[in-house]
Amino acid sequence: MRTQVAIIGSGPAGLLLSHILRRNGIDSIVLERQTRAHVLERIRAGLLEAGTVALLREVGLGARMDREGHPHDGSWIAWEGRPRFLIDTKKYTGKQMTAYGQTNITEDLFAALDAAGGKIVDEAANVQLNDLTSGQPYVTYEKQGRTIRIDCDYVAGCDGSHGVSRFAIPAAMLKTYEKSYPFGWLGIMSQTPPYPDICYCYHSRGFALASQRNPMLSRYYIQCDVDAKLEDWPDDRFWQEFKARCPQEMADSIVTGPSIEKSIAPLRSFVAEPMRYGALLLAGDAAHVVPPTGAKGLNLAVSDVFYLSRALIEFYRTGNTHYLDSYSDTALRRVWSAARMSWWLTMLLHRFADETPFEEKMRLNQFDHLLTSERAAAALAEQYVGLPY
Ligand code: FAS
Ligand code: PHB
Repeated sequence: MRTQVAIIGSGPAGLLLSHILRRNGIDSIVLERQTRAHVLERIRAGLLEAGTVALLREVGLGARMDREGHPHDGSWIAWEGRPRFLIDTKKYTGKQMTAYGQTNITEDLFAALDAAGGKIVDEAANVQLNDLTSGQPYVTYEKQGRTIRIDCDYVAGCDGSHGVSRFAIPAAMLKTYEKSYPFGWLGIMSQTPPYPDICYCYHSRGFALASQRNPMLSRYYIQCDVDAKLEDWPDDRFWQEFKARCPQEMADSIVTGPSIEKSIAPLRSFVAEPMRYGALLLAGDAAHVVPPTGAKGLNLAVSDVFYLSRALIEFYRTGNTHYLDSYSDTALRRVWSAARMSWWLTMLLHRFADETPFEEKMRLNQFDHLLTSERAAAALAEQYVGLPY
């Protein structure tokens, strides 16, 4: 088989790249090791930056998002013993964040690719990347006992944080940066009317977050021990702990109900450089992972795909490789900004067991500065809504 771009992974990065390339007459094949059902069962991100919303609309994926998505003028921070603070993206940037689940985006992408005859191979096992610097790269995969080879011009590594693409870059050329946090997020989904705002809560008992998917689907998180077990968190205990971590008037308005999904996600920061090696270009979690505190993970995957699709379109239209040659540096500039923002919000809003009284005072003063300085509030808002591409 032959294609112009072999794409590894059918998460948001891989599917969006295939969709945009197809709209520009560029052929691709998506190789996914899981079933489509498995991909769609994963509950992930929920908040879209303004740039993500604009790009999805631009490539014909705005209809359902505009119908079902819920725009917000910003997200709130409720701090124990302090007035609520709004990360007011509308006031300081004129832009909004939109609550629209990653699952919906993945569904919309699958539907668009299916309708356009997109090529997605599910259950593609043992994907291997070959001859990436030879000028004749190819990938192989196994399915139903056969090994299939796909010759291509480029390989897009969109296989997430546990994928294989990144490891096709020689160790001597790959530089990685990593920080693990001493806690995770216990998240639940419930078919209940959500709290009206997106609200992060800082509390001496730990972090909590109220988010949403639609008028009858709520998403809540609490900070938990890194080795917490789901079986130790029956719904009642979750709701009691969540309410204990938010202001009383917020706790009184939370509509509880049985969880339809419950999961624990570890928090870590990870960046791999470079995001290109020969014919291989990395995009999304394959190259970087951020703690979800800044709602950046999915949005970074989208901005990588903006830069990568622009580069491939330019190459196939004009033969010019300017954007391909600058892809890694361009994408990484935005990745590091989002990584720093996500790290900073994670350090600000979570409880650290070994924190000294001095460090606690520094954290409190950081928040008080946000409450009293328009410039500090504006700087946070412009980064939270997403820096321009
Ligand atoms: P993905 O991981 O979504 O997709 C990669 C795809 O590649 C997967 O379908 C995988 O099956 C496939 N794959 C992997 N290895 C392969 C191989 N060898 N061969 C073929 N296919 C392979 N972000 C937020 O903004 N907010 C959140 O609340 C949030 N919660 C998260 C919770 C969890 C548990 C995780 C893991 C991530 C979360 N994220 C969140 C981040 C998440 O949304 C990612 O940023 C987003 O999924 C990135 O999309 P992709 O880069 O496409 O990677
Ligand atoms: C979500 O709705 O899942 C969500 C919202 C904001 C975040 C992280 C996750 O920062």
